[in-house]
Amino acid sequence: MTPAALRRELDMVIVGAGFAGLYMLHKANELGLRAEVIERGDGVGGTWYWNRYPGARCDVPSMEYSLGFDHRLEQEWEWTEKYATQAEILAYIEHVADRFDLHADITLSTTVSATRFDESTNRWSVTASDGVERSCRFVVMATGCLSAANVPDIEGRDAFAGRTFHTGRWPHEGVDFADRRVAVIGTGSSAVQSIPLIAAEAEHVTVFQRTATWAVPAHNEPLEPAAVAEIKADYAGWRRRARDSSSAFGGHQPRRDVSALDADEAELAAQYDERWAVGGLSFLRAYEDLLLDERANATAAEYIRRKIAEQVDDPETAALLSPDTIVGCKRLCVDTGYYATYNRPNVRLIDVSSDPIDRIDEAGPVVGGVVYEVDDIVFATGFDAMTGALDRIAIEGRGGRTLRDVWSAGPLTYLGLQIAGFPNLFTVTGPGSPSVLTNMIVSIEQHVEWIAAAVAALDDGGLHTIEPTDEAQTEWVGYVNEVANHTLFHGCSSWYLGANVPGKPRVFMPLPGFPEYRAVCDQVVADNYRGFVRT
Ligand code: NA7
Repeated sequence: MTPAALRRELDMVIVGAGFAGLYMLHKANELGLRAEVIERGDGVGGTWYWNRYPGARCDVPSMEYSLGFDHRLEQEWEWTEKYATQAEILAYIEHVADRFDLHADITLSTTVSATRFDESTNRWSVTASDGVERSCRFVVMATGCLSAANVPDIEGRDAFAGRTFHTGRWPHEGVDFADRRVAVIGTGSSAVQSIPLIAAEAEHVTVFQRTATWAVPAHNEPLEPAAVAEIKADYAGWRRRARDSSSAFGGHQPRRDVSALDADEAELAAQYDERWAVGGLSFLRAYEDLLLDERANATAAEYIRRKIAEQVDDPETAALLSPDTIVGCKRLCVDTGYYATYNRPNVRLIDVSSDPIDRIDEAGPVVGGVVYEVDDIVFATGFDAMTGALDRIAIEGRGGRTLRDVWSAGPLTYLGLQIAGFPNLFTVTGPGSPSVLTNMIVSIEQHVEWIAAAVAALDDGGLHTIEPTDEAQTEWVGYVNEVANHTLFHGCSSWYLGANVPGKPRVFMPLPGFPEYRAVCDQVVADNYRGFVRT
């Protein structure tokens, strides 16, 4: 029997203190629920707590990558740059926690290891590293889409004599690379952001590239007060336009509803030049079919390859850096000086596409029998995305079925919000919802508000549980696949597909198209929670 001091009765346990967990707690407090957030880190912030690598920034403009639910918050908070740094976003999240008085209900430095549904009481028990047994009606997994670090299991990894880092687990005190020879493994977004800064500091950097990445310039700059004032004067309009756009942001450069295939070369060049000059992810919104038609996509690919060649002096290196894949099939990177970094004499690029890293020995990575001697290894190798954080918790629903088993062939959800057989358990930005294909904060707000309304509706109706039917879930998974099949997202080995983690089932996890998704969620509610069973 657990002593009383180690038992806690709650309405809702929320796992994770990032944007999703904090906003969920705020909404739960508004509903008068007894809710508690449990967070593994020693501070709030989630993704922005852990990813402190040099150059870490959001690739969505700060004025849009911010919470829109509170008018005074959005008016009073001052972003300083077009793209906010990790430090600024973390300060913002800490401000949000203070401002809405959330700290009292957040337990830090505590890892949730298991949660189990008791069918006789309709309650979940939650097991955590602080030894407290929590019992609650609702569990909200606000565990993040990119929170389970993926460190590849390369033979001899632990034999390396130097220091190793993962970008998503960066030391809080920072890392001094002066006079060090550094290996960076990976060339995704975290590598693209950190390599220029590491190269400026280190004696030498060797980048191990398995797949060349597509990057467009950020053109980051300080925010002009006049531009900020203009947005703030119509913030509601900005937020509305974001919600109505497929990626839930893009106020300055919305998607043009024209085909790249109808444009001649001069028009293509002019359009891409304009987008390139502004910078950022809106490059892919230049034409409506860039992620739908390979020939349309090829026009963007050709343009970016030309830009890479212009930026990189050595033609061989430029060729290696030039992808032959679909632009945007893996998330497009937004860079500041990435390609030009390869012009530095202290940076070299090693292609490991056909000849992978064999092993790591005491001195460094070994490729094709050659040992690359380094002092430090930076793993910029990404995450077990979308399902990884959930997979690390033993989640047991009705009939003792575990989520790991239910998802063994790929994630199954209804609306990315709930899973059949797991009543009253919600996922924020779960697989099967637009999540990582959008401005995450807009998706998070939409999910949290939907969950809060669903919980309130249960209580108003004197009901106890909500969960999807198997039929609704099967239909939804089919729908997500069908939508994704109409896009080019299947054309590469991305983390959207789980392809970056050996053994992970290949299933396209997010759902393209935010406004359509939001309309379905609203309609489901209007139809009295169609596809859900409420008891
Ligand atoms: P990503 O985008 O998943 O990038 C990881 C990189 O690491 C990518 O280039 C991988 O190559 C590479 N990788 C992974 N394992 C290996 C091994 N074993 N050998 C060589 N290279 C490897 O993660 P990020 O952290 O950069 O970005 C994640 C998201 O955060 C990003 O999309 C933004 O939304 C923000 P691969 O391409 O798989 O061949």
